[in-house]
Amino acid sequence: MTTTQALTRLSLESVTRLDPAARPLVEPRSLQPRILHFGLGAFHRAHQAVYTEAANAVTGEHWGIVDVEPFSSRAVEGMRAQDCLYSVTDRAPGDLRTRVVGSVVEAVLLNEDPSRVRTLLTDPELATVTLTVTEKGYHRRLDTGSLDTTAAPIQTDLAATVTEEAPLTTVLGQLSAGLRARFHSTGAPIDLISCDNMAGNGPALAAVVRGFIEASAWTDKDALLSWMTHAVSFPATIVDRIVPATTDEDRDLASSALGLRDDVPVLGEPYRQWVLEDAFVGPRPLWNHDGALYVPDVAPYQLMKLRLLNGSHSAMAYLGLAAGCRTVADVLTTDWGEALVREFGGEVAPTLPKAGTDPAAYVEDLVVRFRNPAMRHLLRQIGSDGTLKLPERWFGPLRELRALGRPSPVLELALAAWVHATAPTADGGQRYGTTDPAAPTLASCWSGTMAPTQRVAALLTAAGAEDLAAATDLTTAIAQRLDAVSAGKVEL
Ligand code: CS2
Repeated sequence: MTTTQALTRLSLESVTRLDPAARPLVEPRSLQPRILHFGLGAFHRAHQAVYTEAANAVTGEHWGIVDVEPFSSRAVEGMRAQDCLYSVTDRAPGDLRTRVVGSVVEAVLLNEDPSRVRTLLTDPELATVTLTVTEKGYHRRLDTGSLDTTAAPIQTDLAATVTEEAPLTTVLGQLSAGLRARFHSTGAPIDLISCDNMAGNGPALAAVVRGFIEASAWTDKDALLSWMTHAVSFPATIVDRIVPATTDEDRDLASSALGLRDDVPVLGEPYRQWVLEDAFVGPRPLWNHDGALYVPDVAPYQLMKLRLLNGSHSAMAYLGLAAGCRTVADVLTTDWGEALVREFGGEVAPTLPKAGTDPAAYVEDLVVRFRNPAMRHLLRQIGSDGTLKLPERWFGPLRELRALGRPSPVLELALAAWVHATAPTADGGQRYGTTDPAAPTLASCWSGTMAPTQRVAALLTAAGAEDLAAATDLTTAIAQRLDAVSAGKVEL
């Protein structure tokens, strides 16, 4: 037993023993469930939950969050065992600060208690739904972005709408059923906010929720869809904070800092940003009191973050793994790391909206954030789910650069590293331990003998970019860089 396991567990009772600076900013028992959040991950707890707590502290309002977790019973049990309290550690270089956050009031496992989710969604006091379910949770078709009604979990849920006997099991199914229940009860307006890293995440969520309802067997679906046009809004948003997955070492670190055992801490960089489209139909949560921005159009912020931060993250992930690095901070200590971030940024900058953005300054800030030695952000984590991330991060700017007749050598190099990383291993995994829902399809691109350009084209097709796969100048340029990448050389 380590010393931190012997400590008293963090709870509503034990938290009162902490130094005031480490205690929640508001009394958690005073909060009302007003926000329903899907996806009980580290990111949400270090981002939306922190903004909510701080906004409550400034305004005296009582917005509490109910967290609904689709998969991990461990995450739910961990939160429940601590009365939904947990610590956040800000990892500034050489200066770690740990304090307990009090804004989550309940944790629910989606498939254990679907009726609780339904009840909350009908409650008129519950005004906002937020989601961090990752790109996978939307079941979008790679080609059109509409709901993939052939995805197995969606098919199961659509079939369940016929008899209405079996409970729905996906986030989209539960959300749609919850909206239907709200429509038939109070009909109070509600806002659904996707906080996942997708361009146009508001319209993307709207499309898949509407797509589910349209494909359902519900006989009242036309009336439901028509009510939604005025009572349900899907504001787009951009969220930012680098929050690596929590490790056992992190649990020990946070517990020692508190002097109480915290099994579900989160540790992230000090920086955070939240920009939301000001398109709410219900009461607007007061996140602006903690620095969130409500703006008419999030597109400039969204594209800058997705293409510069997430885009260079993915480039560092695949190139770094090939070169033997483990973390983002490791990459920044190589002789090519900083240059990669700057050259990547310089290459994609012409595809960013001109209005009010300064890509060069943004990239310089990124270099500092990525360099933070207090962070251990695993490249393997960032490199996972590549087929879902790359369309958002790389394919859009690549298409636009090609249309502008501009060269794209850094994106080609990064794509070569992604191709290299998709190779399957004997145990059914991928070369560097990344995972991907399309892993079997990616693996099949490596079977048999194939010319490198053909393999590149097959992999691009598997990631939904048939147009790029058909561009032989591009597939040739990517294939030409494969040998150097496989040898762990990053030649910018
Ligand atoms: C990362 C993001 O894992 C990844 O793919 O690029 O989680 C990134 O850390 C966040 O978007 C930062 O806001």
